[in-house]
Amino acid sequence: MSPVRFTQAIVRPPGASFVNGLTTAAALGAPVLTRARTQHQAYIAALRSCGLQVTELAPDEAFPDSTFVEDTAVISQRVAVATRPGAPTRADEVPAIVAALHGLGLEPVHIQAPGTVDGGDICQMDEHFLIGVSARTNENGANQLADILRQQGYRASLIDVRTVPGLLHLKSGISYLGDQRMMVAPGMPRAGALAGALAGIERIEVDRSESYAANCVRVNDKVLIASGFPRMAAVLAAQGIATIRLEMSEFQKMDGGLSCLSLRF
Ligand code: CIR
Repeated sequence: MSPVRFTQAIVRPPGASFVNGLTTAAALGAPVLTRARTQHQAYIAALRSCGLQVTELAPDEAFPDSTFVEDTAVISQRVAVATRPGAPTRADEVPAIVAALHGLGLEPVHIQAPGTVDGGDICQMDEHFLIGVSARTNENGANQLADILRQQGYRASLIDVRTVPGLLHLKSGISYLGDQRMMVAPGMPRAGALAGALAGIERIEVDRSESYAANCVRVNDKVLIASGFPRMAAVLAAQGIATIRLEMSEFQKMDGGLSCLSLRF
């Protein structure tokens, strides 16, 4: 089992303004708010069923994308980092998360301008952090974060995903399952920095028809996966991995995956 065990999560249910959030890749139409809220409640219940204490922040109408809390911080076992999200409309989501972290006894260090980092670009593989350089996370921010993590004894590698078509964040295309196994979407590079970082890691390839399902989340003894992706569910079952399937349709419409909806630590 994964050595990283979580006890806490922070979430923020979608507000009415959720429908006005950013969409860059999905083009699936407008989300239905009532359905999004129901899906979010099921997500919280899943985290609780994995043993996590969930801090539920109030919806924030000023920030349509603020339900995607993952992008605002990177929390490891040794250090918490408040990010500077790359989308200008999301930059001011951070102070409320910093306040919540303070309330839970964490004192985050901050990414500084001109660096930008979205938490969705950060994939922790045990002691090794992969940091995506994307349309949201720039090289300056990625290097700041890498330095912070290396100072804590972690390894950190930058992975440039700017040329991967339709990929918002690094973790839209990969998810670490623990135990040296990585879920990988079709279209992720098979050479270069990612291939180097995954040396010795078992690549579990996601079928081309199910690429959204590549964003899944290992939470203690379970993996949360999006429902509606039977090939991926079968692959995980064959690996002996226990899963919880969650409806994610309304978040998918806004380019969000399972990992984006929580900060786990
Ligand atoms: C955005 O474009 O920022 C949101 N609509 C989606 C953010 C998804 N976050 C994530 O993958 N970590």
